[in-house]
Parts: sequence; structure tokens; C-alpha cells
Amino acid sequence: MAGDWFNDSFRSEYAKQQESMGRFNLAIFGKTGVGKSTLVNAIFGEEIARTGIGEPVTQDSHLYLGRAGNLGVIDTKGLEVGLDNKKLLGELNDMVKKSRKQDLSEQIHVAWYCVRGMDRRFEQSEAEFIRRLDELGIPVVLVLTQVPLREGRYHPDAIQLAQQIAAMELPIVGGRPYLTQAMHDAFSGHPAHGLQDLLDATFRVAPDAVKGALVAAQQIDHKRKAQEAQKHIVIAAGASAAAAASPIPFSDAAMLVPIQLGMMARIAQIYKIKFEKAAFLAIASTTAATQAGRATFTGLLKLVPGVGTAAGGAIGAGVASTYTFAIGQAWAAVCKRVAAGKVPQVNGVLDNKAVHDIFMEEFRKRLKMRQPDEPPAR
Ligand SMILES: Nc1nc2c(ncn2[C@@H]2O[C@H](COP(=O)(O)OP(=O)(O)O)[C@@H](O)[C@H]2O)c(=O)[nH]1
Ligand SMILES: [Mg+2]
Repeated sequence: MAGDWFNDSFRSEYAKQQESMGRFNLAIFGKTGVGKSTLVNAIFGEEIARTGIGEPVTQDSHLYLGRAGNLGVIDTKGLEVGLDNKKLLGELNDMVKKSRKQDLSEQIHVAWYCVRGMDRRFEQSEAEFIRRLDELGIPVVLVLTQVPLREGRYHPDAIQLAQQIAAMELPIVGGRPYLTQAMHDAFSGHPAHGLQDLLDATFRVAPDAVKGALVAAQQIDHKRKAQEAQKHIVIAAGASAAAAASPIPFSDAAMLVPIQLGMMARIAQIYKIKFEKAAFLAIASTTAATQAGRATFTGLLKLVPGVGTAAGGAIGAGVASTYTFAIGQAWAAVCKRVAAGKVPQVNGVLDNKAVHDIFMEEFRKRLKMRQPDEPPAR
């Protein structure tokens, strides 16, 4: 089957990229009902909610790890912060110590400590819990949840609580609570608020090596996704230029394919597109599997200016990088549109032709642009 090489290669690149992105792990604390799960859903989407609370991190543990894609959420079940601090902190201590010997992707990177903004109470036992989290080396973002906002003003009770907490000089990110509302408030008609600030604070303290996973896992900051996609397009274009540093014969352009598939797999994951869907989209975009295999993928190469006229059909660094760059931009355009739900469907299935058109339009557009490393046309 013509499609087999494509599916197999793409699957392997997808797995490699998933592995290299790792997992961002968020621990979430606060009393039952303050809105922890709602907040996680608002920022990371429904997928994490569908996985349920997850698995206990060890046998008999009250800490549960739920995983979805590049995200891990550590939640508590059966113990309450404030009431069961000793037991809870004991279990956390065990988890942190054990995970220090493991990969960064197994560690807790950031904690959100949630307090309902209208509760008017923040107990000493909660402050103590936060200090202990800090001592365990976990950055704590303090979140006030369900804070009413009207005509640009927070509810005075929430402001008062925020000031009271800030005055305690706790080891919290930014030195103050983050005021949020995770849902559209049907009563005041006010939309959700404070989520981007909370996410930005989380980015500030997340380890660099898992920031990519955090970019992919969150679903409210589209700009960060676009920037992350650009970063990987530039990397892949550079790798393609290096591969063709001494010009390669046209027939060897297949050596660029793994670079391009890796880039496409990475971008798909930045936009939370699962393998099966990504493979379908990639085939629709490039028509790679509908014709005679690998050579078809490189068939797009014929559209790159300069290729047809190059002596002996050789591909140099400039052409290779332009080619990969244009594929990256075209693919990012497809992923972005799909993630936004803006690609037409036919009988509940994404429309092949529409996907191909989005890809080709962007691809051709990018080929017309001069690349930064290309000498001006004479
Ligand atoms: N209006 C409003 N309701 C919320 C908000 N966050 C949570 N809720 C509601 O509060 C209840 C408890 O939320 P949940 O996320 O399950 O709390 P958890 O126990 O801390 O995980 C649910 O009925 C939510 O719909 C919010 O930001 N605004
Ligand atoms: Mg919950």
C-alpha cells in the first residue's frame, strides 16, 4: 500500500516528538468545591476531565495523577487540605523524593493552590501547607476562584481577601493571589477572566524543558502555540539546509522527509491533534499516500522556485530550507484552522479537499516570499 510508508514514518516521528516534548505536571490543591476541576478544564480543555481523576500515584495514596497528552494533573481524593495536612504533606514528600530520581517529566512542576474568592477566609493551616509546598521545591501559584467581576471591578470581598493574603508574605508566585473566574458567569453575564494571567504566572516558573509541553497542553493562549510552531519550523528549515549543505541530487530529496515529518508531528501536537487525525490531515494536505509513495511527497519540491532550472537537478541549502519552511507554514495553517474548528466537514469528516486547499494556498504563498538567508534576486 502506498500509504504504509507514510503512516509508519509519521507514526514514528510523532512518537519521537511526543517523547521529546515530555509532560507538564500541575498539582492542584484547595478545598472541595472551590472550582479546581473547572479551572483545569477552562485552561487545558475537556480531555483531561474525560480521563477522570487518574490513578493513585502509589498504592493507598490520596494523590491521583491524571494524564492527557502532554499534561499531568495531580489532584487529591479523600483528604482535605487544612484538615489532613500532615498526611497529605507526608504523601507529597514521598512523591517528590521518589520523582527526583526519575525523569523531569515525572516531577511536579507547579502547584496551583485554590481558594474561593468569596470565602473571606484563608486559614493558617492553608498558609502552612503552602510554605511546605515551597520547601518541597514546588512553585505555588495562589488562585482565587469564582471571583465576580463587574464593570471592570472585582468584588470588594475578593479584593479584601487578596490583600489579606498578600500581606502574609507567603512564598507564592508574584507575591500575591491571582483572581479568576473559570466560567462564563450566567448571573452577571460576565465572561471568564484572569485565566491568561494565571497561565503566564505558571509559565514564568515552569522549568524550561517542559514549557513546550505546557504550550501544547493549554488551549487558551493561541499566540504561544503559533510562536512555538514557528520555532520548530525554523529549526527544521535549518536542519534541511544542513542536510543539503553540499547540494544533493533531486532524487535524494527524500532525505528531507524525516525532518519534515518530525516538524509536522511536533506542530500537530502543539495544536493537540492526535496521531490518527494528524495522519489523515497530512495525507490530505500533501496527497503523499494517494500516489506512488515517498517521491510524491517530494513532488511538492518541484514547485520550489529554482529547482527546475538548477544544474543537474541538484538541491542546495537555500532550496531545501525554503521547501521545508513552506511545508511548515502550510502545515501550521492547517493545524491552526483544524484546532479552531474552522475546516469544513463532509458527513462529520474533515473535508479532504478543503484541507488540501488550505495547505497548498499557504505553501504557494510562502514560496513567493524571499527567505532571510537567500540573496536578493538579480
Ligand atoms: N459560576 C462559576 N461556577 C464555578 C466556577 N468554578 C467552579 N464553579 C462551580 O462550582 C462547583 C464546584 O466546582 P469543581 O470544579 O468541581 O470544584 P473542585 O471540587 O474544586 O474540583 C461546580 O458546580 C462548578 O460548576 C466559576 O468560575 N464560576
Ligand atoms: Mg475536582
